[in-house]
Amino acid sequence: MENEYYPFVNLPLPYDYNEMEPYIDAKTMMLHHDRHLQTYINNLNKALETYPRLQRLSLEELLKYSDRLPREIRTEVINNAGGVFNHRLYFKMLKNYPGNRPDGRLGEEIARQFGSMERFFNELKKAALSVFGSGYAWLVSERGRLRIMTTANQDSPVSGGYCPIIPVDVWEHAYYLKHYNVRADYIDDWMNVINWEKADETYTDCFAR
Ligand code: MN3
Repeated sequence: MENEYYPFVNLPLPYDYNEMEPYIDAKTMMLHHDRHLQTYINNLNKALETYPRLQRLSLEELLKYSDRLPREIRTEVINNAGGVFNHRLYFKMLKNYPGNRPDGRLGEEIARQFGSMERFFNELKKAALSVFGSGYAWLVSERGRLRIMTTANQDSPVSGGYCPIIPVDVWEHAYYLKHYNVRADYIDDWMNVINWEKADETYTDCFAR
């Protein structure tokens, strides 16, 4: 896959910064992608600079086998490879379009496994609100079974063997300019800009791994 190996580059967003308005403001999108994600990319490249053996591992492999990384750079790689992977997925899973609702196989599975879309949203929101400090709530697949989980800091479900589908970034940098300290309002807004088509594709890909 493109850009999955060292040296990592920050590809431009596939949409305009203002595309998620009024749910996520343009300035937040710009700073989040161009500054925050860029910093994780720079730091990951720097951490791997003198480790040619690790440069041959993909972003996902770095996370998946993080327990085998050299001790002296393990934390640095977990934080920054996680920061790159989690943010790429976060931005990929955003889309502003009318009638935003899941369909396809993933939509069916959500309805089946959570009871209804509303119950799914409530559970995801509850999880996102339960993250103390910085982190994420996730919809992941565990061998086809859907699960909602949370991670702290930039830890990624990939490291635990899960297949991540949708992340909600609840670091304050994801919402502070517009929603201030009110994480719940940000989550409600974010739920209007989930890219369900990409989520469905990602869920399908989870079965091939
Ligand atoms: Mn973030």
